[in-house]
Amino acid sequence: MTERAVEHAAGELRIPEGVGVYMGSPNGARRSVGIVVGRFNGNITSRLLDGALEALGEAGVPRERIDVMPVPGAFELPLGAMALAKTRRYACVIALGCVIRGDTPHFEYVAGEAASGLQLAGLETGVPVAFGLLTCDSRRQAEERAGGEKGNKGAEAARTALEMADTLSRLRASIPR
Ligand code: INI
Repeated sequence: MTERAVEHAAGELRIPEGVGVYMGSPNGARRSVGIVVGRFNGNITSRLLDGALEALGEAGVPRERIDVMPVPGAFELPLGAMALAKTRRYACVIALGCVIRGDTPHFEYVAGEAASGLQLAGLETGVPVAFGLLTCDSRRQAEERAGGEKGNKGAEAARTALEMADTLSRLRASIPR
């Protein structure tokens, strides 16, 4: 059985009439959210966390339904995200961190392993894991994306996580028991 979406996708995507659509929205009512956040580059990751918490509040997630797990750095984000997801307490998990190319000769390893590990955490558990990890060439680029002129990637990750949680719950609700 296929559920019909209330509204079609926004933005550039056009979906022709007549098909079933599973389209979630960043609705936080009755959802619990886990956040794993790196302490490395903490002046940037604190701003990502502020952005994520603000977006969750706007989406209706009460503060008491949000848990935050700080970890040393981006490399530890996947393990933290996987552990949060495996508790089955959270509708979604948000991973926040910041890797700056100039700061480390092993940028590619830290950023690459964090990205693939976070993807794995979502795929293995079925719990949406949003990628709120900045991978930047410079501190200035990071600042622009942590509440500066390019927005706040923590807030974007929060909305994405909630949207995916809603999309998957619509799909589950459409499956006859
Ligand atoms: N961790 C980050 O989150 N950002 C960085 O830019 C960074 N640099 O530059 O090295 C970084 N390194 C630490 C890494 O994530 C691990 O915590 C560490 O290697 C221990 O496992």
